[in-house]
Amino acid sequence: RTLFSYLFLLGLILNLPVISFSQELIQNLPGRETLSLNGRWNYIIDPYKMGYLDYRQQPFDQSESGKGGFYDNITAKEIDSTQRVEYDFSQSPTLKVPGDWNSQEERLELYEGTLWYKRDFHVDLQESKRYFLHFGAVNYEAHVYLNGKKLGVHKGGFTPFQFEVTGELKNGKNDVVLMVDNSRKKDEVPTVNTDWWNYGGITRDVDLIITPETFIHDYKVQLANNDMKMISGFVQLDGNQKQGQIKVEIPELKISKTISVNNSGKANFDISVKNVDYWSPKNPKLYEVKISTEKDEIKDQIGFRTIETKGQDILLNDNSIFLKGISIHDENPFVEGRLRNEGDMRMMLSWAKELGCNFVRLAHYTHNEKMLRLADEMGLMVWAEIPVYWTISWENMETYENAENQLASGILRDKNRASIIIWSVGNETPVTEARNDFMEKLIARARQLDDTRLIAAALEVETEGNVAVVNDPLGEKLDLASFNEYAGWYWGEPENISQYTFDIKFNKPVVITEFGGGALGGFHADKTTMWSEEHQEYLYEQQLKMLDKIDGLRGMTPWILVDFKSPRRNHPVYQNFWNRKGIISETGEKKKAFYILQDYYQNIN
Ligand code: GCB
Repeated sequence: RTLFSYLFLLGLILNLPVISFSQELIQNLPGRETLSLNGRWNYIIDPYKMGYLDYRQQPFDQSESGKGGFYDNITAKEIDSTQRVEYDFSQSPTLKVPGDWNSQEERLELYEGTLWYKRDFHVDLQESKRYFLHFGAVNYEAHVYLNGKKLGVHKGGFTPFQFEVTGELKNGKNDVVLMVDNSRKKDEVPTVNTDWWNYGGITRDVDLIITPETFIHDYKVQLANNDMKMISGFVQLDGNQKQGQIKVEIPELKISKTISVNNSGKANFDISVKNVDYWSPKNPKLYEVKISTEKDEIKDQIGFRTIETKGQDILLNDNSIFLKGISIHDENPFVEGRLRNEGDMRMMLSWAKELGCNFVRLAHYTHNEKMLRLADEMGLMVWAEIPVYWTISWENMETYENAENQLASGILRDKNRASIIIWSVGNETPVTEARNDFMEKLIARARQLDDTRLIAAALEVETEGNVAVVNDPLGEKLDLASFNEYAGWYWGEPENISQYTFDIKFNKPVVITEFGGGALGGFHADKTTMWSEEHQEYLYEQQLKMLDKIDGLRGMTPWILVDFKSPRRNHPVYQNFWNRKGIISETGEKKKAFYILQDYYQNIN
């Protein structure tokens, strides 16, 4: 049972108008025929939810007429000067989509609340086609209306969602209206407290996807679980004519396989392969894969690799590897705000390459689909994560459903990306029984959804004198002994780091998912002076010496590639709302620590 089915039942019991919630995602958006709805959208700031609730706080869209909200977009229709209307999209200012609102308008910089978006678009409806309105990500809660009618609600600021709008679209002009609310709430995922900016709005692409009546809805084409000689997967059709055959072709491997679909429109397959040029950071080989039916065809670029652990080793295509990584937020330091396009993303990943990385931790939530495709292409292995961060409401079922939904959406969307080797189910969550149950359920779900990748989480250490102990019971269930440790920053002094040792209770590959310290780019002093580049540099030198002594150390993703904005960072001189743990400053200058890490990575194979 999903959260949505519970809400659906609740809706029925309370006799509320039934809302269709967002539906199963279509695989491979870039491979589809789409009409982009990016561009300028009118917006209205609505801190009191005037456009949604009447003065008794009842939602207009659940009233008998369903009318009265801003989604009516009434001024676009014939109204005369005698009518009282207290909003008007057409005369309201615009925001760029995709893009968070905070970075586009000064009075929205710290805004957390409700904002409405509207855009008109034109469609020439085609016979026997289906249409889906797709959002790459909207932070946090989105209510979506098409031509005044509610399509549904989506929660979760970093995962894609869509609604089928076949039959709802008009030939010619249409309007889409969104109410977006980024208020922080205790029971949401993430919860109220995070160390990143709560960028609100439509932060990723909006597209109208156009498909044939019966089409290829989803597919997985990957090597089977640790079998380098078998491509295993499925194709799922959607539509009225789900019978017949599908064809999977990989021309470069001389593969062309025809499979019949079963009654539910699904075809499972196993295809033995020889002479595959395996994907790896040194050789990010992608093959063109073509999937077709009589009526539909889709192409993708897919890499083939295996990933597994053996004792304290991580094996990529059966070869032991060291994860030379760095943590990254989905944020552009130059044009403050979320990464908006491929250029921004390429800049971030190119910095990681320059640092000598073969691995990136895309913290702390699902990043843009384009980022994963770039990682595939550029040869960077990826740790992907969901915002189960710090103090989630562990005992709330809906919170769990929400977390699971975000996990599942990421896996559903990115399961064909060779770059992703690890699904992380959370970061620095405090050990309690309720939390252990919650996390264990997430781990089990992740394994059920994908048995071809590792499952991990960023755990914490407990310090006992000079010893950092890693004994979080969750470690038993995960594939890695992966944890954050802030020796020399949140505990201890950099000069004492050499005395610290680790007591790790799990015989698994050790990956340090965070360490680091803050420095203001361009501020120079001696190594004992807080916030100086020299202090951060010294901390990195000491950390690397200490970490080198860990048995089974198989990788690290220091915190973090670039400075990023955080409301928790209030020092007026050194921080000014920036988390300064970047080894690159917010103006793109490499700090001294960058070169220490670069040098360290250069000396590892
Ligand atoms: C952490 C968190 C990360 C923070 C970082 C910090 O442990 O995982 O999200 O930004 O520490 O700078 O304190």
